[in-house]
Amino acid sequence: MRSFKVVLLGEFGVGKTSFGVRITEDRFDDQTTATLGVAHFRATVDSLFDGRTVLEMWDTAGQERYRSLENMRLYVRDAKAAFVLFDVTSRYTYESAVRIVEQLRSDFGASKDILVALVANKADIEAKQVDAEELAEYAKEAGISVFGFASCKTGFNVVDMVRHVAAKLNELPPENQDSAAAAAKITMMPVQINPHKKIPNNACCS
Ligand SMILES: Nc1nc2c(ncn2[C@@H]2O[C@H](COP(=O)(O)OP(=O)(O)OP(=O)(O)O)[C@@H](O)[C@H]2O)c(=O)[nH]1
Ligand SMILES: [Mg+2]
Repeated sequence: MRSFKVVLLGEFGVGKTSFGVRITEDRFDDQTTATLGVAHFRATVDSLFDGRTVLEMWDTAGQERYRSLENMRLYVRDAKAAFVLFDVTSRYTYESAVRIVEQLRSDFGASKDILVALVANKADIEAKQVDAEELAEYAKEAGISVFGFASCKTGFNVVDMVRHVAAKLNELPPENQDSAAAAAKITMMPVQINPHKKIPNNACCS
């Protein structure tokens, strides 16, 4: 069993908590409350490769006033992957996500080789302000290999992207695993992702 700390990042209201809930409970809530402080999800992912993978998924407030550098440094410390989310109907949240990706490796002090996944959430809504081409172009330029449209509401692409990340983390040499997180035994909604669930065909990841 391998365990990795992963963090959720993005502007407030983009769907970070919804992402954690979709992954761990496979449901969606229309009325979420803004996250205060830091929350935690534990997601057990059936790896397609070598057994099972536990993602210790951390969720925090997107609101600017909670994002002091000190908080962010503590938050991303030892994280092996970051899901950076934005809301496809809001240009502002996309620009914020781009900034966060830059900050991750600089100001926030994440490991240079932290795996970044860029999630264009709320893809169920028609009025998009970022298109697939722009997303792919930016991802390429920023060296982000896992990116794509997703919807926590319908479930579209969410599990798929998480599985891609889990698979990539599993390729890391064993000394990279987060044994501290594995030992911590923080329990919150341990849910097995069903490996046989049908996933829509799409081109989420390269
Ligand atoms: N249509 C649609 N709405 C979504 C989706 N994901 C989240 N939402 C809604 O967007 C709102 C904000 O979602 P949250 O998950 O609370 O967002 P958050 O990023 O955790 O917000 P903070 O905790 O304030 O940073 C809620 O009303 C959700 O129901 C989605 O994929 N589609
Ligand atoms: Mg939240």
